[in-house]
Amino acid sequence: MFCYQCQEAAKGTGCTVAGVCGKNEEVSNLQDLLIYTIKGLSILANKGRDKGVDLDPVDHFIMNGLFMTITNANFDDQAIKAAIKEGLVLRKTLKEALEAKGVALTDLHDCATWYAESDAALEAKADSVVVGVLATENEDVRSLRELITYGVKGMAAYAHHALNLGKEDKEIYAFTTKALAATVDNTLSADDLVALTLETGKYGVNTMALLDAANTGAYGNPEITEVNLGVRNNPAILISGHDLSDLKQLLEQTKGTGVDVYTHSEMLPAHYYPEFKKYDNFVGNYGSAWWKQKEEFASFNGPVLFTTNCIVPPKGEQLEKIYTTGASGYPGCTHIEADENGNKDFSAIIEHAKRLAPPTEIETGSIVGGFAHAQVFALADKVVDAVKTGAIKKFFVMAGCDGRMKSRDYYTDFANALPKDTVILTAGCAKYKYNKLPLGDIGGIPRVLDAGQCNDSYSLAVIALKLKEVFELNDINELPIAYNIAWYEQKAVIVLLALLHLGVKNIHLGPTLPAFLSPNVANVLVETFGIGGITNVDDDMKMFLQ
Ligand code: FS2
Ligand code: SF4
Repeated sequence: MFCYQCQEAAKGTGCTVAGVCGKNEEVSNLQDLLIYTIKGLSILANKGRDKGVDLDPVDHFIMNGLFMTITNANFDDQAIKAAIKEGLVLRKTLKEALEAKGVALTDLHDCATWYAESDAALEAKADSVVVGVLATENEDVRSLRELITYGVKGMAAYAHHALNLGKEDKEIYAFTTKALAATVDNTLSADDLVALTLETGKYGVNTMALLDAANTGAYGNPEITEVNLGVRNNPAILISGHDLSDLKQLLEQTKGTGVDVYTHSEMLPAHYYPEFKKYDNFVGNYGSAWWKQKEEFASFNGPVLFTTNCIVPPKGEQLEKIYTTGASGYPGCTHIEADENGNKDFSAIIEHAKRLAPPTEIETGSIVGGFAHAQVFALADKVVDAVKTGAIKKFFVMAGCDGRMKSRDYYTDFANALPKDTVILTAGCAKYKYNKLPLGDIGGIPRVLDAGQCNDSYSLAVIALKLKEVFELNDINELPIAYNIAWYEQKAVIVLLALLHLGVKNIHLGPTLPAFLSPNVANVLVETFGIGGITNVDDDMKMFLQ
């Protein structure tokens, strides 16, 4: 195996024996083969785009398959194998449809033609170097190909959530297959791939806008909300991940059953949506970011539903109380499938909750969030006044991901060290490094404004663009906003590319720069966009405030 797609890549270069995330060699290689198969399907889909071929099943499969390979989403070898086989069946149907339209299918890349008669042959293919990251020998070309692939994975996750709410944009699918096919095209130069990387950011913005419209269209605009951190004395289900349509179905099905529902990690922002406030069994948020789940799931007592990543491999007794759905999966856990209409039957987890004890309280009090674009626009006068009077000197976008590395304490220390006339704009699970600190407020505006999940980084960009308009600036970089972003997995990659597309410069990325950036590719990002890493709180604070 070789994987270097996330911030925890072993030794800062790549996982080669087993993933730091817990992914074993078999699963890693199968994920590579799934991506390889998806790239082959993409080549074929591109040939059918303007030929009137029905590409919906292929596009939807690609979005789900990409999502399955995101860090900490799916550890289930059987589920990944089944997806590869489904891809091969779809490929056969697609080839027949293309041939019926007179499309020539000659000189195809191996990823569009490989086939395995047996499971053993499929596993042997997965283990071969040609399907993996190291198949590309030139480190700069490899770096760009992987940067595009990871950006597209993040995009696929967001497009998949939107699709679950019935919203899609076929241009996003067309770009996805174009980009993936480009990553196996040896005729493209490094410059072509750089251009494609930037174009990926453009579609990242479109995808986050699509998901924002899907979420707010279905559940209303997030609003200022106090989220309870304590517990009640009822049996309960903990829901994690990012999929709001799963949460909606779970709340509908638990209503009146005596089973409470709490959010964990990236599901916290669901409390900000008006629609979910209607459920009096939707009690609050339990615990913190994804990497704390071992202890927090134990004290929660009840079962846990994963709608997406991040899963920390569960062990022993924990296995049986974990349920997965959507693109997520873990061997030995119960997976809940949707029917053909997207409906899911959560009765098994609800009955399971009734047999277990209520959650043990680990915190009390509340936290405040809900500062997505509509809520911030509603407060615009107040915010603009605070900037004009100098009450707010600077905003710090500290969005992205949290993680288990000790070096991430930097973000807590940084938040604590920020001058009192600064405000943190956050989104994603990165917030757990500072959302419970007593940072106070500035004239009633909390010093940590949480827009929502990682995809709601889109809201932060919309807010920045609005401020640029209000202050009549020519360039988004003239705003008093600094970007100190923490990354972990591939959704953070698409968020970064989206910000670059919007023209944001001088973004600092930590705790370490991606292992998949070769020195030359990193240089391009430094020279073109002023991207930088982090050092220590004191030096970085001086740099950001000068
Ligand atoms: Fe956090 Fe994990 Fe949101 Fe990432 S819960 S690192 O998936 O996508 O962010
Ligand atoms: Fe390693 Fe991250 Fe890949 Fe897991 S996802 S194998 S931790 S680089």
